[in-house]
Amino acid sequence: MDSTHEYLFKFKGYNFEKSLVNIEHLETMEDFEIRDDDLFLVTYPKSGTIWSQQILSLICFEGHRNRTENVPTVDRAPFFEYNIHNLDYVKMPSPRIFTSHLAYYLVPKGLKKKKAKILYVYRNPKDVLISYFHFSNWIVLLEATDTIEQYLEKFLDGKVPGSCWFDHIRGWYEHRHDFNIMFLSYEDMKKDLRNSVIKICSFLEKKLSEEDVDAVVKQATFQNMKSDPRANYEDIINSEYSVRNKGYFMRKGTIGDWKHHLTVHQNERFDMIFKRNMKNFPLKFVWDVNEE
Ligand code: PPS
Repeated sequence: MDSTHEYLFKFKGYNFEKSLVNIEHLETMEDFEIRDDDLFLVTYPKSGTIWSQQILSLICFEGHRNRTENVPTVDRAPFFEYNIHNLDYVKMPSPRIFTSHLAYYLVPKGLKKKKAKILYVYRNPKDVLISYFHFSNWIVLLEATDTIEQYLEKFLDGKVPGSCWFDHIRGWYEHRHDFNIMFLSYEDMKKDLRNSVIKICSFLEKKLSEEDVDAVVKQATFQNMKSDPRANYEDIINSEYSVRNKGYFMRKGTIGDWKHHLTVHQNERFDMIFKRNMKNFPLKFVWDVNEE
């Protein structure tokens, strides 16, 4: 029997991380009441989620920006579908920031009323694949896989939490007119973090001073986040029950790490499937750090 059933929970055609699921929450998610000033960060896993959680919380909350608040990044913008710390989402003060890996058709219907904003952050899927492969081998709650070859098949079949990468991004992009949504790539953030912060501020209609923008950028760099216990899941990475070996959530944070892992054959196979699935898809993907 397929071992993924131990780790995945399929609900309405989408694979959730089984150990984190609360079925009552899943069943009522679509009717969750949305406020006009809610902000959703949506990503496919391993596409820059914690990075964007950090950036958004720094932009929206002065207390995080000036370090007077001491809240882990993941709790500043909690996962909507996995209420890991049992927060009362209904009583959370505005503005609320939620994070989600959900497919477009599973999010609260109220997001379609257009005022609440969604930031969709995407990353080239070869780097997503490699990041996810390492992360799944590291975290106890995810299914480990011996080889990239085996993981490649799982990823392409969508047998991972988040389901199929192609469906996720296509679904959100093709339904973009139903939402108040901005798309931003991991690679754009990597190449010009300051400009990406400014773009996000403009989408959020947040006017930050030059110094405030500088403070956001400074605290959102890979190096800073790696050494900041609030930003790098330190409670998880220090617990032998959570991880299979020593490692880092902030693993490499680069563009093009896939080149060190995929064989020529695997890369060609990926390209072929990418081409087939992403025909006429207008968003651009950056596969290499030197690419313009
Ligand atoms: S998760 O589990 O879905 O929430 O993971 P997610 O946060 O989406 O992705 C983790 C990868 O993002 C990298 N990361 C960063 N890259 C650049 N700059 C910053 N500040 C940053 N923060 C996190 C992290 O290193 C993971 O990528 P890989 O390629 O594994 O290093």
